[in-house]
Amino acid sequence: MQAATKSVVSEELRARFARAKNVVVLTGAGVSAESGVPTFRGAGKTAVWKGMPFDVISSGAKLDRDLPAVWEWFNYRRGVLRTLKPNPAHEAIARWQDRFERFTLVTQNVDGLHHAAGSRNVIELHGSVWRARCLTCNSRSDLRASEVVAGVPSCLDCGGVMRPDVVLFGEMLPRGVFEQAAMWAESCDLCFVVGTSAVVYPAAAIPEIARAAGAYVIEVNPERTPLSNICDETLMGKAGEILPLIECTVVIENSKD
Ligand code: BV8
Ligand code: ZN
Repeated sequence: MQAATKSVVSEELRARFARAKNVVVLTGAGVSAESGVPTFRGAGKTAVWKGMPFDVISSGAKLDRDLPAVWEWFNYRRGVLRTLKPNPAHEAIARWQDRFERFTLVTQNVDGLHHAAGSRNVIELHGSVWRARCLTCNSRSDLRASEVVAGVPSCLDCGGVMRPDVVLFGEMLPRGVFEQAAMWAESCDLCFVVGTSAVVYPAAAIPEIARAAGAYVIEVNPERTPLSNICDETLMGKAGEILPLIECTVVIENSKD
C-alpha cells in the first residue's frame, strides 16, 4: 500500500494535508459517480433526457414553459437516487470535516449524498432534489418523506404550485450562498476540486478564488479540465480511490513522527 500511495500522493501534498488549518473542498457530479449517479459530462458524452440535453431540461426557461416536464425529470432522478448510497469519496470527505480547524464543503451536486455520508453544514450551491419550494409563499418541503413520485406537488401551507428547490441553468444562486463559499475559499490554505468538469459558473470560480488567495489547489479527476492549469496538482483517478489514499498516506506519515 505504501509504495502505491507514494506514487499518487506527493510529499508536498502529504505535508500540506498534515499541517493545513483551513481546508475547502468543492465537489461536482464525479464525486457521486462511484455511487452509480450518472455524471452530466465527461468521457466525451453529455447527459440527455427524452431527447433534451440536461442543461435544457434543467433550465429556468424550461421550468417557466413546462413545469410538469421538469418535475418528471426530477421525479425520475429522485427515484434513481433513493436506492443509491454514498461511496468512499463521500465518506472520506465526511471524516475530513473533523480533521482541520476550519473545513468547508461546497458542492454543486443536488443528490444529498454528502449529507447521507455524514457531512454537516454543506454549502449546496445548486440546491437539492430532495426539497421542493412553493412558487407562491416560498415555503420548502422535504420530498424524502413524501412518496411524491409523479406530477407537480402542491404547497401544504398555501396550496400553491411547487418547484424543485434546485438552481437551474440561467437562474441565480440563492442569496449569499456563493458569497459564503467564496469567503472560505479566500482564506483557505488547501483547496480540493473533486469530480467537476469545471465548466459551470459561478461554482468553478471557487478554486480560482482559492488559488488567487495563495491556497494549494489539488484536482481529483480521471480527466484534465479547464481548471487543471491553475491547480498545483491534478491527481488523475477516481475520487473513491484517491481521497482515502490521501488520508491514509498522512496517517502513515504521522505514525512515523
Ligand atoms: C448563473 C442543478 C447568473 C440542476 C446545475 C447563458 C444563459 C444563462 C446562463 C449562462 C449562459 N452562459 C453561461 C451561463 C452561466 C451558466 C453556466 O455556467 N453555464 C455553463 C454550462 C457554460 N450558469 C448558470 O446559469 C448559473 N447561474 O450564472 O446565474 C446568471 C443568470 C442569468 C443569466 C446569466 C447569468 C446556474 C448554474 C447552476 C445550474 N444547475 N445543477 C440539475 O442538477 O439538474 S449545474 C449542473 O452542472 C450540476 O449541478 C452539476 O453539478 C454541474 C456541474 O457539472 P459537474 O458537477 O462538473 O459534473 P459534470 O458531469 O459536468 O462533470 C463530472 C466530472 O467528474 C468530469 O470531469 C469527470 O471526468 C469527473 N469524474 C467522473 N467520474 C469520476 C470523476 N471524478 C472523480 N471520480 C470519479 N469516479
Ligand atoms: Zn405555499
